[in-house]
Amino acid sequence: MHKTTDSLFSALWNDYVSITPSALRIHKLLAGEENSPQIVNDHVAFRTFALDKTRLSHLAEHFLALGYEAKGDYDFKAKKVTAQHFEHPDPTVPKVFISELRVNEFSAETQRIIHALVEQMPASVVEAENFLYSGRHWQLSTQEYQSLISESEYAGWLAAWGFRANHFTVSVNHLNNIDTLADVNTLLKEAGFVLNTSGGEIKGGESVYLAQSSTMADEYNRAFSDGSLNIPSCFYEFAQRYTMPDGKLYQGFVEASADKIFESTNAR
Ligand code: OOG
Ligand code: NI
Repeated sequence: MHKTTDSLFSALWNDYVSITPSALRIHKLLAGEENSPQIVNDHVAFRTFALDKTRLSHLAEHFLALGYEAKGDYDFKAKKVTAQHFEHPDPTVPKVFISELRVNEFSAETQRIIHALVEQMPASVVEAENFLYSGRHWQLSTQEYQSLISESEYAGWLAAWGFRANHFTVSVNHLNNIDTLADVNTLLKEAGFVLNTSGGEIKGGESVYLAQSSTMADEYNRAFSDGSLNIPSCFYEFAQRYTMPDGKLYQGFVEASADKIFESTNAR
């Protein structure tokens, strides 16, 4: 386990940008001049398989040990995914969104492939300090990958990339020179970045106290046991939160919007 949230998030960020070069370019674009304050992260997200060795709870342990608390529960019926979000008592520390794929609801062939992957992973991996950015612990063929994405893009992404931050999220509320998510999107499009348009460029809005947008994942050449393929890696998200009638800033997630954000790792 990491001893501080700073050391954990900086290790996660370094791993994430190593396969998501667009995130580093966007980070620089939004941060602006060198004297401006750092970009604040709204949340970081992780994916896993809902199997004994890899359950969401194993990832959550690393955050609970750093003082995080479980807050919201989410269900994505069509994608067969369950999720939870976690918050830290220090509001400047990013929230965490962890989802898990309900493997037992998939076809026999998809279940067979996923079980064969997870069997190759020693159970003790989840306890390692670097577990949350340790990548893949199994051999995966291009054919197994293709078979998985034909039933679940999420399953294919997780099989190919393993354990790591799936995305970081810029808090638009904390940007200096930009006030709205729409302005962030315009800036990104002008710079040539491709946004996820599933469900509209902006998912949610003031009425649900959370507006979100994201890039489409970078294309990255990934090695498989029998060759390599250009596949989607990770994406970057942008979130603007609004004040609720009780005067507090909304801290949860919105299922209908999240359902579309997942599609940022679909093939373009
Ligand atoms: C998570 C998608 C949901 C959000 O902010 O609503 C999400 C994922 O793609 O793993 O991050
Ligand atoms: Ni997100």
